[in-house]
Amino acid sequence: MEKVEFKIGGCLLEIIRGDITKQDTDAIVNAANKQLAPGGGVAGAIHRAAGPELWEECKQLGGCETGEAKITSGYNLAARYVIHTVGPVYNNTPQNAVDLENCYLNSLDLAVRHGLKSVSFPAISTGIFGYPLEEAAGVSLRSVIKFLKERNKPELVRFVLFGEKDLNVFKKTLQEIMKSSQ
Ligand code: AR6
Repeated sequence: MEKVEFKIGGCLLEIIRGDITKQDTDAIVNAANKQLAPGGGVAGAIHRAAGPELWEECKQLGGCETGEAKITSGYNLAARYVIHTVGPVYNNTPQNAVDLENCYLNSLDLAVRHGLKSVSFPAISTGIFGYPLEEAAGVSLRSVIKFLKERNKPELVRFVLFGEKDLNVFKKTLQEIMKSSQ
């Protein structure tokens, strides 16, 4: 099974395997660097798919701190907006989870303030920034669930995992969280 979904209040939380640059949600979230420069990983893929105008707009934003989020247009992407957030570089301190949670909460808050109904996230910090996948899956899912329970918006939050292992870890973690909260 390549997809799982859970209802949280009036919202849907989905986990799928796929390429975030192909998602047609209102916004996709970029696991960015502090300069909001194209870089590698998912950020490189998003900038390539969006086209050079994305970097031109990012240059005007004055960078982004860890845990914060900024919004731009999506240019050539199917998504109308890109929300750029900077995950923590993992160093096994309690601050890592605080920063990662803030990435999700601030991205979702920005989406809701712009009236967006659907947002796709990658697994922030779990690539080049080295956050262990199991730990990151727990923090990421709990952060999104907390936001959806408190705000009952946006209508759809989709985690888009690139690899099969990542998908399975997120699916298993979500099932454990939902079971323990029933
Ligand atoms: N769709 C979905 N997920 C993807 C895609 C894609 N097209 N491509 C990669 N991933 P990373 P980070 C997954 O390294 O750890 C950049 O250079 C990838 O498999 O992109 O937050 C930035 O500029 C992994 O699971 O982000 C920063 O300098 C996840 O996305 C730095 O890397 C995140 O991996 C950010 O590092």
